[in-house]
Amino acid sequence: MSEDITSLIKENVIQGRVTADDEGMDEGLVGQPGVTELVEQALADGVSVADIINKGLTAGMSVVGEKFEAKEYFIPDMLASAEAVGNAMEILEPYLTQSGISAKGTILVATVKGDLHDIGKNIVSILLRGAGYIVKDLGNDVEPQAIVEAVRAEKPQFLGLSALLTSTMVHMGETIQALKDNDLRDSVKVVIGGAPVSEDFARSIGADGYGADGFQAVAVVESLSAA
Ligand code: B12
Repeated sequence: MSEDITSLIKENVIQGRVTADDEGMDEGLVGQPGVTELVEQALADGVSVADIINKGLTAGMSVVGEKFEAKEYFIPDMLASAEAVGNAMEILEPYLTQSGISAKGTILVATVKGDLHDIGKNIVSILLRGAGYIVKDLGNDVEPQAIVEAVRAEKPQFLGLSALLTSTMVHMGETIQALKDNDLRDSVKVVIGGAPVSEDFARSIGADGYGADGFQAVAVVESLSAA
């Protein structure tokens, strides 16, 4: 029974269906419960939060990631699935502390100064939340000094920086320098991403890691956690 509902959640994440009103990738699904209704149902049935996340949401997003890499799914498809997972995580958040799943760590995320692109950062945040991290989102167009103050106040294990413009990626290096100037660089692992940046660029500014997409973002944070 629990297997059935978690499989349904997985299937509906793949379909990108937040609620029963959503069409999804295939036709004829309107009216059938979407991810949020299924998650509510699973909780009412006593399915564990860990099973809902691992066998439903995360398993569904893994398939979405494979389909995205195979060019079978495109960005709007990935966004629909990410939105479904994000909505589900909002429902589950209050249960996470009660269920014995302790958060793996805290991550601050921000799109750097001068840059308003936040879709990629938001996807990364949702996937990191789905993987069990507490994500605090500082928003977009965030000054290096504001990031420094947030790191000082929140004491996160990780800082994720996003930039989509060649003119703003320079502020990633400035942010790392500002952390050094404030004696905070060693307190936090810095991971960067965004279309114009690369592994080489990450190395050149002294970041700890780089992720090309949301799934790599999770993988790099996991690998730095284990290091
Ligand atoms: C949507 C969009 C906008 C929207 C942004 C809306 C929003 N809320 O984000 C709006 C309309 C506001 C916009 C404005 C501008 N844009 Co624009 N925009 C885009 C567009 C079409 C899509 C970007 C996007 O969302 N991609 C989808 C997401 C999912 O991908 P992503 O951001 O790369 O994120 C993934 C990875 O990079 C990675 N990732 C991202 N962040 C992080 C962080 C970490 C820590 C990790 C590990 C990984 C990671 O994981 C994400 C998920 O897989 C791109 C073109 C393109 N095809 O990329 C242009 C683009 C980025 N924009 C561009 C430009 C020039 C502008 C403007 C200057 C236009 C103008 N003249 O006004 C302004 C700048 C505004 C500003 N100050 O920021 C250029 C940039 C060129 C350059 N090399 O600098 C692009 C490339 C278009 C082009 N070909 O010219 N834009």
